Amino acid sequence: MKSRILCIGDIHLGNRTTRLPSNIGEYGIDPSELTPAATWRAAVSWAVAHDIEAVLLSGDVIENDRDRFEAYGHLKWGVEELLASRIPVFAVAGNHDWMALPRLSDQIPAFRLLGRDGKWEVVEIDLKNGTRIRIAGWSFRDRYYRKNPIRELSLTRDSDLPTLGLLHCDLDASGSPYAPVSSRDLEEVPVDAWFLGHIHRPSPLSGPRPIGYLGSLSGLNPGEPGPHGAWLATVNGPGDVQIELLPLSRLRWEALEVAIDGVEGSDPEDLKDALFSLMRRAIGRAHEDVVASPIRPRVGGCRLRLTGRTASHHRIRTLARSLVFPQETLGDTHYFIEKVIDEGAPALDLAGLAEGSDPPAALARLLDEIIERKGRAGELIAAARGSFGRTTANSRWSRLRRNPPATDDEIRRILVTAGFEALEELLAQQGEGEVRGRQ
Ligand SMILES: [Mn+2]
Repeated sequence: MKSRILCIGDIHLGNRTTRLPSNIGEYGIDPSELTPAATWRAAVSWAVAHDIEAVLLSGDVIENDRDRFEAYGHLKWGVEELLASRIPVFAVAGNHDWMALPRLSDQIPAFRLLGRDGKWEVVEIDLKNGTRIRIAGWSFRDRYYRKNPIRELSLTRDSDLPTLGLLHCDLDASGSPYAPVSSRDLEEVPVDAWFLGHIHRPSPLSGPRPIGYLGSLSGLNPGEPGPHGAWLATVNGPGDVQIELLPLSRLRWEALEVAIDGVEGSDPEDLKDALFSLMRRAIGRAHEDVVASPIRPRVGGCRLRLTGRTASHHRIRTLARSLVFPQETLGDTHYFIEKVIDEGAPALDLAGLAEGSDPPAALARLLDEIIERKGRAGELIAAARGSFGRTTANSRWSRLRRNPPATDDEIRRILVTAGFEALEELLAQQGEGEVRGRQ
């Protein structure tokens, strides 16, 4: 007989996004509907409504030690709701809640923590549908664990019992302080599925032997775009586990690209309207994706990236900073624009500008070399890479120290954007920016 198990990744109870527009309440949205706690409650209600057999949590259930007292009420409510429908809850602790989760499970006895103190635990449980499954779990016992926990697991194959593995770990990241494990290690263990926590981007999990990250239950910030939620695993028997994502997250982030090629003009109000309608069109595209989903978010937060080239780029960049971003409710989902990142470029004749001998010409030559990957391009990228660590906390580049770009292409993009911005400023100071540069 098949069993349906709801698998939930990093919830981070206590985490709250700071990225909502301050006036979102005017559209009937209550920010407390959008928290990880709200999505956890939605997942519990879904589990009860669909009368499933068990719930598994793969760690980082709680944001940090301080949040455990706030998390207590939500966890206790969920565990009791589930228990009333004879749905048991099993969890492992992650690096965020290595301290909080064991302490909370002491306060909520029905909340079963597996693998306490970093010791593997393998339990066999009878589900209410009369089937029996095995669950193997391991919990963090400290903020860091630099060894590979799979080395300490000894599990014999059981041809009758389906076995599910629950682990918070860093997959294929050797040297990581967060329980580094390789895919191969996991494949070699006789389990029918590995449900992992830690990385917030959900893996493209699929049957019949899914191994990977469940992802964060709800997108915690704009850097976690796309559908997030719980996974429904249907265990048909040993060697046959089917899994599907239920996008239960109440808040969904979207990363959208907006092409500004050809948006030109000298009337700032016309430009504003053009920009506004491009933003609204981007919201419409986000909604198309949401409509295709079986479960829709309450709120969609869009981060827009402007791309392309236009002669009015300098004006558009200034306007994009000052414009009140549109908010709009489509169907049951309310959309807002969290931020507009300008990666557009002016429609400048770089080669023509580069022929001069003034500062804009020197800059145009550098930009041309970076874009065409010639001349000093490699040298400049290396120099930029070495400078991220020296940015000061209140500089606009400080984020580069915290999250340095990994690839040459990312650095190239940053240099090109910054270079065009500086070039536009130089040309604007000369009072002929959009005239001289027009192609
Ligand atoms: Mn983690």
